[in-house]
Amino acid sequence: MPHPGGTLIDPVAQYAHYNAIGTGLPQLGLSVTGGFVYRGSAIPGLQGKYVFGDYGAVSGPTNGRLMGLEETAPGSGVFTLTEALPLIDGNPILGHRILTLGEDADGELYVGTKTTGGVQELDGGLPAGGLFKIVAAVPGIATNTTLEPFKDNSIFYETPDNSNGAGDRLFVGNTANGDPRRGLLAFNLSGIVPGAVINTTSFVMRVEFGFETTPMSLHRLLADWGEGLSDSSSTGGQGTTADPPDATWNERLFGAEPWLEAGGDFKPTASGTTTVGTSGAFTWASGANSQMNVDVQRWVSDPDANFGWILLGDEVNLKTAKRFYSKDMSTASLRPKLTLNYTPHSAPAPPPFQTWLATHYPANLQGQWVDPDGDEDGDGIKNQIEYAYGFSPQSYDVVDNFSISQVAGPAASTDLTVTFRRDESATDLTYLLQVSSNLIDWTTIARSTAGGVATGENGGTINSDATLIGTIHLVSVTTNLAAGTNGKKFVRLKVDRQP
Ligand SMILES: [Ca+2]
Ligand SMILES: [Ca+2]
Ligand SMILES: [Ca+2]
Repeated sequence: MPHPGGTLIDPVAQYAHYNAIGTGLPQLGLSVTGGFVYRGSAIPGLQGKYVFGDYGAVSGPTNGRLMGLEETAPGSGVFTLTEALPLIDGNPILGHRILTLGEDADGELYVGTKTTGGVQELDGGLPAGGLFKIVAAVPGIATNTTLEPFKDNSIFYETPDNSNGAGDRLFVGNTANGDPRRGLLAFNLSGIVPGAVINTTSFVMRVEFGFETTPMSLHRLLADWGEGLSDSSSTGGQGTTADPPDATWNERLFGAEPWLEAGGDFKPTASGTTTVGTSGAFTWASGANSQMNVDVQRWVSDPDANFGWILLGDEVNLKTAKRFYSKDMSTASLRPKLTLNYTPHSAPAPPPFQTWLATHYPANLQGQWVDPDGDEDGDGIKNQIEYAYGFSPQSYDVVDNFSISQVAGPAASTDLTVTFRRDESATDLTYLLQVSSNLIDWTTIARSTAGGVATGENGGTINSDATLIGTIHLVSVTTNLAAGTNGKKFVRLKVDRQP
């Protein structure tokens, strides 16, 4: 970045190649694809973040990953790198490499990708790819996301000032001497908007080495804790001198804050238990009503209470300790993985127009364009009016229930009566019945807003607004055209939709 003084300032954030060991940097990706500060409205959790891509990131060079960078506190000059943005259809974007990001006038973001390696793939045809809009998860439709811990650490009973914050292994369970070690793991759930319902929770950790097959339990932590730069190496099962803000056996933030109880402050009742063998992947899984699910639900609803889990082994018998891979492991597939199935903020029903589109255009992807002025079924009723009438845009409708009649009124006046159809479930529409003498100046004589009963104005009188069938109403409106004003008249129904 250019500096006002004309020089460059240091990078505000850095990471290393996913296979570059020993740099002291998190090994997150392959190549940065520049992006934008998100100024859109569709995904509140992204606002103010610098969203960028990695060409082919942590889970293998063919999978691009969206990344986020935000200032920890405004003006602090300290930036937090977010490895994963939980988005619909997943992140990383499996099988796609990120080539470019774009932004529209509303501040919403787009990602350009390709699926294969480029020119060397020409034998098999040109690489596939596409331009995708980043959209919010659809309310009411369940989706999956997989997260790695954003911090993890080990604490050691017999070396209470030791830790292993940056180490690529976690040590949990009893040693041959009966000295327990415990694992701490926390997850950044900020991409899931509060109000979401967590349906299922599954947590996988991978063991590199152990002596015995024993049960191991996750307990919800009750206080925050730190992960510093201490690194006792892959076989350093005693840890090494803690580096603030590392957690230790006695202190949740080394040199600053003790635990209330040595060994960590956590719920005595386990949230989940599984039997862990001496090598391979082991899963703590839970259904809807289990305590692990309740924990994650709590963390989503109350981020200030999200301190993660402590992993405890068998601390009665000897040699129950396991050497797990931590989130700092260079090989991404070996890191801990939390997979959630959740239903985004289910309270508001999907917008009625989205429901109508999903009913009549089931093959269309979310966000795919449908022309509101189109008339695919050739019945002369444009798509937006098909929606307003509760019709199908793909079947020919014979009667559109729009009619005009006139009878002589008193003193050479004319009573003009118009009927139109409205769908009370189309709460995103405003129906305006309008008259004009010149096709330029239009006067509204009746309106219905947000599914409400029609009201008259400017001399329009509602005769009836009665149910025709289901949610469809037929509205009858009369206006009196006084002598001298009752020449040629045009009538139209104007339908506006709020996005
Ligand atoms: Ca760690
Ligand atoms: Ca039509
Ligand atoms: Ca139709």
